Amino acid sequence: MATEIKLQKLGENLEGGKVLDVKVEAGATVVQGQPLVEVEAEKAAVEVLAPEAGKVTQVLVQKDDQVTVGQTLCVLDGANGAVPAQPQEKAEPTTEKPQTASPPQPQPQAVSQPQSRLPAASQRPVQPRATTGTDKPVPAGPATRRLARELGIDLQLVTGTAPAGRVTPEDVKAYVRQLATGLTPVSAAAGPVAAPPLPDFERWGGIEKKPLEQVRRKTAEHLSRAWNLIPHVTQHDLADITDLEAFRKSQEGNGPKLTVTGFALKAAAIALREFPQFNSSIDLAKGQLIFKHYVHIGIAVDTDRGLLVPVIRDVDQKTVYGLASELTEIAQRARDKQISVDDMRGGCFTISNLGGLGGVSFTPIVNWPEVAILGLSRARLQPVIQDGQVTPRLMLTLSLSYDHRVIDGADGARFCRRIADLLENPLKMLLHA
Ligand code: CAO
Repeated sequence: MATEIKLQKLGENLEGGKVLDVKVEAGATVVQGQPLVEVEAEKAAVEVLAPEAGKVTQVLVQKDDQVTVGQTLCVLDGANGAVPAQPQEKAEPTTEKPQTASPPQPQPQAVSQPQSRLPAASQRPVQPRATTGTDKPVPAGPATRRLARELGIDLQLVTGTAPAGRVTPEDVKAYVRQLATGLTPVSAAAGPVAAPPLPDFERWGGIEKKPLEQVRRKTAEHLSRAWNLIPHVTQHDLADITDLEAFRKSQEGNGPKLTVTGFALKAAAIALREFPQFNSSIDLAKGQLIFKHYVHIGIAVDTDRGLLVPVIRDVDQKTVYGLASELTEIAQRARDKQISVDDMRGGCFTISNLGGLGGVSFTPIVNWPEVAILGLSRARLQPVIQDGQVTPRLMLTLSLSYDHRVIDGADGARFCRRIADLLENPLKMLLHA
C-alpha cells in the first residue's frame, strides 16, 4: 500500500525547513526506521524515518529544497499500510494535534507531484534577520501567508497595520519595498547594520566561495541581533578550583563523568536563584522586566555543524551527578544531530566552556533574550600568595557578559564572585537541592 511520507511538526511555530540530505533513491528497498530524508529547521537537523519496511516508489524532494510541514517528501510502498514517519526528535509536549497521514492514494500518479515548492533560496530576496523578538504566531490570513512564503519573508518581521496587528498582503509588500532600500524598521531602530559591499578579494589572490550552511547562517543572525540589541559588559574573575578539581578526580569511576561544566551549571543555578535579575528578560517596548520562576540553562556545544545551545531544564533542582550525566547526554545528542528545535528553546542563561580547548579569557555574547552568559576558560596552575607563601593553585577564569540595561556593574561583580565562591567551596553547593 502506498504511503505518503510527509514532513511532520518540527517545533513550535516552525512551518518547515531545508532538506539537508535525501538518503534514498526511488526504487530503494528500506527497512523500518531507516532514515529517508534529513531536514534542518532553525539549527536542528531531524531525520524522517521509514515507518515500515518497503520500497520507495517516489522521491519528491531534493537536497536544499525548502519543505513545509505536511508536505510529502516521498512515497513508500510498504507491505502493511502504515502511519506516517515521525521526525526523529524529541519535542516538548504540545497542545497542537499531531499531523495525521493523508489517506493513501489509489493512483500512484495522484501523489507523484510534490506540493508547490518555494523558490530556491538564491532566488528569494535577501532578508536582514533581526526579529521582532517574539515567537508568538503572527495574525495573518492565508493569502498573506502564501505571499510571504512565496517571497521568502518571515512574517515575524513584518509590522501588521490592520486591527489587532494583523498583517495584510500590503504590509508584506511594503516590507519587501523596505528591504529593497536596505532599511527595515528593525534595522533602522537598531542602527545601521547593512554591511557595505565587499571588495573583490580575487584582486589579491585565489579565493573559493561556499554557501553558508543553515547553522552558520542562524548563528550569524542570532549573534548579530544580540550584539546590536544588547549593551554588553564582560566581568572577569578568577576561581580557585584546586579543591574542586581534587574532589572531581577523587570521584572518577564512581558515577557519571564529572567535569567543571557540571559544577558550573550547579553554581550558576544557585546564583540565578539568588540574583533574579540575571534570570530575566527585558521588554523595552512594554516597559517590563520578565522574571522567570524556573532555571533552564543552555550549554554551548561545539559540533561539526557549528555552535548549538541545547537547554538543560530545572538545573536548580538537580544534583551535580544528575547534571553531569544530562550534560554528557545532551552534548552527544547535539553532536549526533539528535537535537530538536524545542531542545534549544526556553533557556534563561547560558554557559560556554572553552576550557577543554584552551584560552586565557574571552567575551561571550549574551544569548538574547537572556541577559547574561558565563564563559569558562582553561583552568591553569598559577602562583598564588596564601598566608604570605607563594602556592601553586588551579585558577579558572570566569567571564560573565551581561546586558547592562538590566544589570548594574556592581551586581555583575557580585554574581560572578558568587559563582567563583561556590566553585571554590564545592561543599556549599550541597546546601542546595
Ligand atoms: N579548564 C580546565 N579543564 C577543563 C575545563 C576548564 N575550563 N573544562 C573542561 N575541562 C576538562 C574536563 O574536566 C575534562 O577533563 P578530564 O578528561 O581530565 O576529565 C576535559 O577537559 C574534557 O572536557 P569536555 O569538554 O569533554 O567536557 P565538559 O563537560 O567540560 O564540556 C561541553 C562539555 C559540551 C561544554 C564541551 O565539550 C564543549 O563543546 N565546549 C565548547 C563550547 C563552545 O564552543 N563555546 C563557544 C561558544 S561561542 O561563545
